[in-house]
Amino acid sequence: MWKLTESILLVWIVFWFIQSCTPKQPVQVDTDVKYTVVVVDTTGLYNPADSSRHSLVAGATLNANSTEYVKNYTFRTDDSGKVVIEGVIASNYRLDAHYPVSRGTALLGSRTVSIISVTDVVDTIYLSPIQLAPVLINEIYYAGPQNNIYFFYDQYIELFNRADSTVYLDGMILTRCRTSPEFRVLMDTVDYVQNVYAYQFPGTPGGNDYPLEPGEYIVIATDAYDHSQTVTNAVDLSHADFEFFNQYRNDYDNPDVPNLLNIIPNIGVDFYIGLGCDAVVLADGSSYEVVMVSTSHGDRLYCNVPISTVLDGVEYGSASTAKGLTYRIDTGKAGGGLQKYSGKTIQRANPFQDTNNSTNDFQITNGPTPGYQ
Ligand SMILES: [Ca+2]
Ligand SMILES: [Ca+2]
Ligand SMILES: [Ca+2]
Repeated sequence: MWKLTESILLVWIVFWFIQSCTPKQPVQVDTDVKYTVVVVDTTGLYNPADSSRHSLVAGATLNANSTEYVKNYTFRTDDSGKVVIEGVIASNYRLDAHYPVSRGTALLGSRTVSIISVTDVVDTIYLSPIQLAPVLINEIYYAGPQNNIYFFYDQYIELFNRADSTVYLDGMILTRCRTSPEFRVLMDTVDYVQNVYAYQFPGTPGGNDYPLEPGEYIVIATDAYDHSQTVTNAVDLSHADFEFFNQYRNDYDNPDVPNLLNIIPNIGVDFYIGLGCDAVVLADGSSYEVVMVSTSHGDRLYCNVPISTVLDGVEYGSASTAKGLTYRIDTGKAGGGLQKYSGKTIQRANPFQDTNNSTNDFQITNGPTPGYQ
């Protein structure tokens, strides 16, 4: 008898415990509540052209999750960055605002608010950037080795998978950005990066033939050749993982190293980047457009890559000169003070760290480190 009473008590305690811990189903909608949320970006990543640095974010997603009931709502901010929450269950809510800047960067903001017996309350959520890209540009070796014959042909780019799952490089694009003054005036107002060169990994975007394993580094050489045969201090890139191969010119082709191909027809140059300053972008390759642009040097073909598809981008050069890559991809610049033909390189101080600011994220390293940190 005693045992039975004890069991019933235990069952009742468990039932009570489950009841008190499980969110309840909502009872009814409270028609009186009205709560307005304004979503604001102060980082400049939503609209770099807005010098006020207080941009109302249109098109942000706002999720409202009740902290007491099994109930959530999804809203979208209007053109004035506003969401009016009404006709919802009176409750406390966690509000999460989200705006994607690119594949690699998003703006997020959240707060917990009480939407109970409120009318005409206006609240603000401020957004902060977070970095999402699993694969990063980890090193750019651009300055050339120590030499006095203007040799710089051993350039390479290194990528790193900082995630805990495999990334597939199939169809991804690496570009050299257009950083000229003519484009600088536009770069923060358009939704694409304009590129002088764009080369594409083999495979199709979304495919899984070219894996990059967690913690793995890969090297993409301008030419996968042992350059130390030409200049003693130059890098042996004969074992690079990939090479840039321009099918529109008589480019060097190491048959053992798979090629990234040029996607801008008639651009007859190999993937050489500036020895002092430049910008490089990695995009997922899902979308791009080759366009003819009238410039002060005549009509030229460029490749426009939507910022929404960009995984990472790095600008390098003197910090005192104007930015050439939009703030949305890189708010800083790596490699300040690095001299041409110094044999030095720029590499992430921490291969897992990307704050969207290459001034902070990168450091100058004395010698190239192709395929390792
Ligand atoms: Ca090449
Ligand atoms: Ca090859
Ligand atoms: Ca390295």
